Amino acid sequence: MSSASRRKVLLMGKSGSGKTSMRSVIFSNYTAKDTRRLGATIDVEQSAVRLLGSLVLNLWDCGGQDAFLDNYLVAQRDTIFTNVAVLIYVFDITSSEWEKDVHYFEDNLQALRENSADAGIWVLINKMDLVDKEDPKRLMYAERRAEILAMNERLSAGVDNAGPCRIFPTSIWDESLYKAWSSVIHYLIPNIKLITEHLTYFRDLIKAAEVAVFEGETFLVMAKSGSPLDAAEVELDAWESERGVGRLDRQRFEKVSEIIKSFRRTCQRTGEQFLGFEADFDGCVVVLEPLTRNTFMLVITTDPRLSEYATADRETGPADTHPQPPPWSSTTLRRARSTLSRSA
Ligand SMILES: Nc1nc2c(ncn2[C@@H]2O[C@H](COP(=O)(O)OP(=O)(O)OP(=O)(O)O)[C@@H](O)[C@H]2O)c(=O)[nH]1
Ligand SMILES: [Mg+2]
Repeated sequence: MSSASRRKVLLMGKSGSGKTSMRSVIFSNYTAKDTRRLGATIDVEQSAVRLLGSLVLNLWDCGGQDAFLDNYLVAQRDTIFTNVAVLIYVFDITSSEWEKDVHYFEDNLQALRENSADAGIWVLINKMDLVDKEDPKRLMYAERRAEILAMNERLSAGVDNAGPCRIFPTSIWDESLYKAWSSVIHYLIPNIKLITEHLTYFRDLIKAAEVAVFEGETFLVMAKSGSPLDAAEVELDAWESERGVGRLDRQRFEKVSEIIKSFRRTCQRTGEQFLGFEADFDGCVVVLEPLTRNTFMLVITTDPRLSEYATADRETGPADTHPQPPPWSSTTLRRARSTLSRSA
């Protein structure tokens, strides 16, 4: 990406639903526990977050107390709802006022479709950790999801270019938060298709199982090789199908995000610098290391030579120490890696 693109992201929903908590966990290195000390947001708190070096998110965290909500819809309607790229609307699944919450959502959706018809709508049904045990089949979530989708369909009918509406169950206590926010970022990155193509080429070159790119600050997953991040099993490419990627945990990358962020916090506490990560499992090697100033690359392979070659930025690999040469040439590899880092 050459020039910085600024995208306005509205963060709205009733007071206490968890908007500032999410923002603080994703962008300010808070733990879920730290969010307990947050106070209610007064009016709108704006912040700019630079991602991938050249994508700037202008985040508008809109305090959700009743008096503010009315103000957004009337006095500040134009200021708030114009030029929006994505509205992230947060519901609290434990709310005892669901009808009222949905009514507010409807008013906001209407204002958004009038002023920014093509904005994407990401609805996060939050605090799922508080109901999961009582409702293991997530029936309440399914009902609420259906209601919101129907409402969006009704309000978007006849709107030219209406942006997509996506719904996610979330909790700040697990990786579901990363899944939802990665999906937003994925939608906003302009050259995601190109990055995915380069990742796939790189994966094929080194015969890795999967390669993924993470944003360096937030550790949100940006893109992966092969099929799209939230692809259904039928969308997997031939390489992934052969290697049984469909059977892997669908939240694996978000789990990596959460683990690495917490590991990095530990490094900060102990005064160590976090440079990367490498692990050997039974028949599988996982390497995470910087790709560019703003990104990390994760490579997962069953080839043990990977740790010495895949991420090597050097003229010759340690081929002498191996009886078998690696399945790629280090020059080709370096070229592919540098094309990939330019696109990210
Ligand atoms: N159990 C649980 N608690 C959460 C979750 N998300 C947020 N909370 C808690 O909910 C409380 C309110 O969170 P905030 O982030 O301040 O809520 P807000 O939506 O920003 O509220 P306003 O600023 O008033 O609009 C905090 O004590 C958080 O710790 C979640 O997923 N699960
Ligand atoms: Mg807040």
